[in-house]
Amino acid sequence: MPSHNADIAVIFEEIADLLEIQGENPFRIRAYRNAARIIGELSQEVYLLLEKHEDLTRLPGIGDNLSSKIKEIVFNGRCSLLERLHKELPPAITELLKIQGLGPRRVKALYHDLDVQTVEQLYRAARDGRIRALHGFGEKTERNILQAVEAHANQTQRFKIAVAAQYAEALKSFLAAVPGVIKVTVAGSYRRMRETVGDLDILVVAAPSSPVMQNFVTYEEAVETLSAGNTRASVMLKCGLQVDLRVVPEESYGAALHYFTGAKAHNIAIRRMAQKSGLKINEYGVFRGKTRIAGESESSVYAAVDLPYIPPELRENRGEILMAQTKRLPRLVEQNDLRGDLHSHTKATDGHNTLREMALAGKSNGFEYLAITEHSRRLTVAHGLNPLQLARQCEEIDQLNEELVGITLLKGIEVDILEDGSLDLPDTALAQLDLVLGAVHSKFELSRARQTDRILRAMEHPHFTLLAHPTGRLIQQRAPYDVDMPRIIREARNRGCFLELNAHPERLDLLDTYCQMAKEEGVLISINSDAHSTFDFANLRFGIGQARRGWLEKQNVLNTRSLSDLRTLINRTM
Ligand code: DGT
Ligand code: CA
Ligand code: CA
Repeated sequence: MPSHNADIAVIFEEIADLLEIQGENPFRIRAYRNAARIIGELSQEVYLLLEKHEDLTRLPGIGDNLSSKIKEIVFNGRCSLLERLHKELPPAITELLKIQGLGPRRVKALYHDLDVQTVEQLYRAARDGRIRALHGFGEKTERNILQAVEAHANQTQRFKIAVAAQYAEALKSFLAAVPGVIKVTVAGSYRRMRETVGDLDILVVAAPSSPVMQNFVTYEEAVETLSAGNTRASVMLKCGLQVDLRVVPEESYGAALHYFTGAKAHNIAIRRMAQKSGLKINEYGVFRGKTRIAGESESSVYAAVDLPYIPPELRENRGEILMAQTKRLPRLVEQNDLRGDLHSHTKATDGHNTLREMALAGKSNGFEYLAITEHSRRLTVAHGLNPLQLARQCEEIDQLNEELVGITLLKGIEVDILEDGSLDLPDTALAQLDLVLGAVHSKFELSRARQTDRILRAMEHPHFTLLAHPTGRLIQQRAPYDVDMPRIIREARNRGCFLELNAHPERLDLLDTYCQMAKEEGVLISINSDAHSTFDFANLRFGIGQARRGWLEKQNVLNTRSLSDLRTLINRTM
């Protein structure tokens, strides 16, 4: 069983941490951190690239050394450098890094100066007031550490959906190949396309003789069996993700799928409706007295309570049942509805592919158009463009459009919204573009009033088209900035501009509830990949999932429009 990208990223990140605790050369440390990010964000599994004999050194930041390390991890499931580092340092030291506020530098000081090697020792050192004396720590930090250790003990880990997908899909194919297995479905929050999942809930229909249970608990990635019976079992995967498996008979499949898809609040509401008409719903079926009247399909379960089928992404008990009763359920947007993508980068800034490569990949992804939207000059870490560089790219795009067939590149920019709400490029530079994405990349800590004002001012700009990743959150890494989103949505409507739903699995920003609000206000949403390479269009499926959770229909989504309709909509000369 080959390693997944997320496993490789975790290993490289841990190597970087351990090297830093050892006080290694910063360049070497950074090389591992970069590699962790590149591999972690790659939307195609590295082991598949290797199966196709692709040269990994073609990936940015991956040289011969890292490439051979990746191969070692993928093919041998281990990394000798990491094993060596583990021997050189106390085994529990990586656990310390999971404490909020403790980076490798602090862990290094705690280890070298106080011989803190475990979370337990850290707690005692903080409680006994020994940490405040360390250089660069102080009393406040000591207090924060104490709180963070307590929070750490109560915390349960969740997985980003794109990471969970790697494990879910591999396990699904494994189970589907077991003799006698008829159906395998991943239910739970994963099927509802939540942005993170707590565990995986897998449902299997199999012939009674099928060895699916034995195979499941001996799956190579399963390191611990938490429970095992004839029809249900739970295992812990090596990566820390728990998987619950249920085997059900064919005639109960729909009822079980409905039950294990949840959400719990939705299930409870449906069961209550059933009770009112004298029915009983459980994971085996729908019953009147002892007679089963439905349960082989989910539709049959809904039909038993006089409802049409409700798509999983809506099942949160947020009004979907009432809408179903009154025949007003939305017809949710689908990935096939997308005609293009309005946010992508190339080698000219921090992307990995050329204009032409991006265009061809967009075309084979079925796009009619693709907007190239590099960063602007202020974002120096991403090599943002200045007016001259932008003008040059526009020329290149014009030339390329002459020869491209079946896809049109649109000229755009992801321009920084500066602290005062002005845009990071002059009007003359913006005027030549088909569309202007505005984005906040700095000063996340402004007060709600000032942050809101800043964005509203940017949206007033005559060339402004679309607000990129509107709340700036990074899942599990950075909270959204404090902004009055309902007001921004209303003003977007008044000013005729649009909001992005950024499909990058770390962002998934706009949040689902704001998508719903934008829909109610009549503000169109653009579901964009924010692609930095030709692989990244694959991330659109997570954006679609989030959009569906936000009740969006095809007509609520800007990039479901044909190119000519799109041009009319984004032309804001007023
Ligand atoms: P997660 O794993 O935290 O991301 O969220 P879920 O929704 O996958 O929750 P999980 O794994 O605890 O349970 C899977 C599904 O099983 C859940 O969505 C609904 C169903 N379920 C679990 N416990 C109950 C329960 O007590 N009553 C009902 N009606 N359904 C339940
Ligand atoms: Ca779950
Ligand atoms: Ca579960």
